[in-house]
Amino acid sequence: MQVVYSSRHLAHDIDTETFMGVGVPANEVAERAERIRTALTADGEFAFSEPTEHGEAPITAVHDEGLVRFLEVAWSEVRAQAIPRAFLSADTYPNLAMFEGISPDAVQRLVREPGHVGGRAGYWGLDSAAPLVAGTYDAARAAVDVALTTMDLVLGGERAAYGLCRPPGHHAARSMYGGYCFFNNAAIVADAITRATGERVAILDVDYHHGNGTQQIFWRRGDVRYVSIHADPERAYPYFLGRADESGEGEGSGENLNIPLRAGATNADYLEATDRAVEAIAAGPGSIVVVSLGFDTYGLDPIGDFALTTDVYHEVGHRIATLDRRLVILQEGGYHRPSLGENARAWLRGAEGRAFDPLPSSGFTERGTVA
Ligand code: SP5
Ligand code: ZN
Repeated sequence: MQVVYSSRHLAHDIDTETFMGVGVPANEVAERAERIRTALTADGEFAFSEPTEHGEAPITAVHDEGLVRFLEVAWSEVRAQAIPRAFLSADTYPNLAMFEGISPDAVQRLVREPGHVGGRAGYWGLDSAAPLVAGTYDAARAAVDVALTTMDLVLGGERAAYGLCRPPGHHAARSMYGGYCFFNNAAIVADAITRATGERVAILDVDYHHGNGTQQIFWRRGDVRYVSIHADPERAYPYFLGRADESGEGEGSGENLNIPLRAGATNADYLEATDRAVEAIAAGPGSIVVVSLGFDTYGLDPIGDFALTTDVYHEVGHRIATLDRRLVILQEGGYHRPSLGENARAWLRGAEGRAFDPLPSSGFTERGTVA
């Protein structure tokens, strides 16, 4: 399988994030992508290439121009405003209740992006756990190029290709970054595919977290079906979207399917959800599926609470391949670093119909029971 990778992700050099007001070791770190790259290289069946530049137009087709401009200057503003921090995190967010009783028209008029960078980060951000540093913008732009180059390979005839995107994307909405995500790589690709082919597109999101950004971007669109398997937002980030009764509106009515799972979800639970998701995609038109691939569903993931093992990723990849559609597979989350490489190998080999055997040199594979 073709893999697109860029070392520009290294510029998004993160070691600390905040969790509920306290600094903790970062989860979304450069080592993640390097682990996956190393494992796919050792496998021998993956061919790497560099992304090509796709410019800003496919980004602003999906994101507010103001978000792009903010992310571009955010770090230089931190410096210019002499904010003594190692990374940017917001001061104040415009909570909906701040405007209770004020008409939507008035809110539109009154609420503006402020000048202070702590306020700007609140205006454009979802949460305080998505650190932004000097190289974040360049890395996020590179991740978009990785995703679009992966798409090009598939539009050029590859049956499946994998974009090793970092930072990830699925929490980023039209006008918002957050959840370690800055630009929504999968949404940018899905939108670009609809324009390139005139076909409908499905997005299958198998990250542990609900892809609130992707859901938001396509909520009213009839040409992109979003199907997501994730932790119930009752207990997990992003908390305020991702419930089973969210199905889209207008032309997008019925095009959004959320499959929330309980804490401790097993391989068997996950495969049952996978079958539902695959069925929902098979029921719609289109020849290409964009996969938002996360490994934070893994049993040992530090921020997830599912119980999946490496073997199930091979089987999930295989079941998705039974759709017989072309696959643009893009990396999202997954934070248990020792297993990332093997889990990625297992999934991608499954999607190609290849067998999976643990690589002894990986030093890590946990095998479980796949029904
Ligand atoms: C792309 C992606 O996977 N983003 C995830 C963003 C999650 N941000 C919130 C992290 C909350 C960590 N909760 C720790 C609970 C430990 N028991
Ligand atoms: Zn996640």
